[in-house]
Amino acid sequence: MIVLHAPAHRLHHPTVEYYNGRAEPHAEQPGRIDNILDACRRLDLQIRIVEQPLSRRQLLTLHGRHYLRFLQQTCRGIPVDEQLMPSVFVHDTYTPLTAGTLHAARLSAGLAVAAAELVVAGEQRVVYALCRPPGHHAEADAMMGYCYFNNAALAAQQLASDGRRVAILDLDYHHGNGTQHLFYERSDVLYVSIHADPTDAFPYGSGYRDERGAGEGLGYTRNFPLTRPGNVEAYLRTLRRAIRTVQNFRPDYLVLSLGFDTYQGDPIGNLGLDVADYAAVGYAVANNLAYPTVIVQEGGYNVMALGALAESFLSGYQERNTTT
Ligand code: SP5
Ligand code: ZN
Repeated sequence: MIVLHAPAHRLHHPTVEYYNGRAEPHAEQPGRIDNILDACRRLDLQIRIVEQPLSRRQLLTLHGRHYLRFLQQTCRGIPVDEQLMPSVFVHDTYTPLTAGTLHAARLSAGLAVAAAELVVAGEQRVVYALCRPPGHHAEADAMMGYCYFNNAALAAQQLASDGRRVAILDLDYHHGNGTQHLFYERSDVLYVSIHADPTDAFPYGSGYRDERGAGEGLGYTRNFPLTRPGNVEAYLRTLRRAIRTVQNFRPDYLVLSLGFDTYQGDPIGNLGLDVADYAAVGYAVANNLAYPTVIVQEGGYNVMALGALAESFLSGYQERNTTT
């Protein structure tokens, strides 16, 4: 496994998010990636710096041109060290813009697509893209949930060329509404997600069990909302079910949307997972879904714990199953 990193992610540095009008410190901070990177170094993983902003042409394969123009025109006018809360092309009050946001978001998407290209070329079997800002809430024409461009979806789109079948397994605490919607009517990209029950968790409007795709895509979206968060046994049982769903699809490639906000100590999420549980999750994914894989970083907001969580996940992921 190699790791792709774009140090300039820190050009995106939101300060506050608004909960019903009240400002709170923004949870999605540059330090998140520093700590995950330290974990990768401790594990001696090869880290490759890629600072290639995703091209306009590639962004437009999934995102709208008016949305892109809005980001270009708006970011250009923001003074350094200020943030702007957009009023349009946005679905919440959590997703501000800073002067460097567009550039950082294009670098983040660039990492995911570069990872996909390495995997398609057969150069690497598994690539971990340290994407920041995250992506799975970003819709075709809207930023949302700290996300601007849908990194995982753009990686999947790249992998799906030439008629290849791509499965996306989304293990972030939150439902990946953007990823689901971008492939909702397609049968070549399967979207499978385990997340907190959206009845009482962000993004509220999607991620329910009865959302299964539409048209050609009917049956190619599968949601596993967890109604009893905190029960690790139930989580791992659900993970096995989600893994079987991916196996039955027989994908050529896997995109793993990986969030560490399922950690019991996360300030936003919490599905009850402790540090050691991430090794079990990594082991289960690596040994049951041994397809050429792009791992895309999504959420995870306990900045101090992120290194230990990533280290646990990656060590479990790299542990070989010696019985088969
Ligand atoms: C990529 C990702 O994980 N995005 C998550 C965005 C969710 N942000 C909203 C969380 C709402 C939690 N409510 C906290 C109330 C604080 N007083
Ligand atoms: Zn999340």
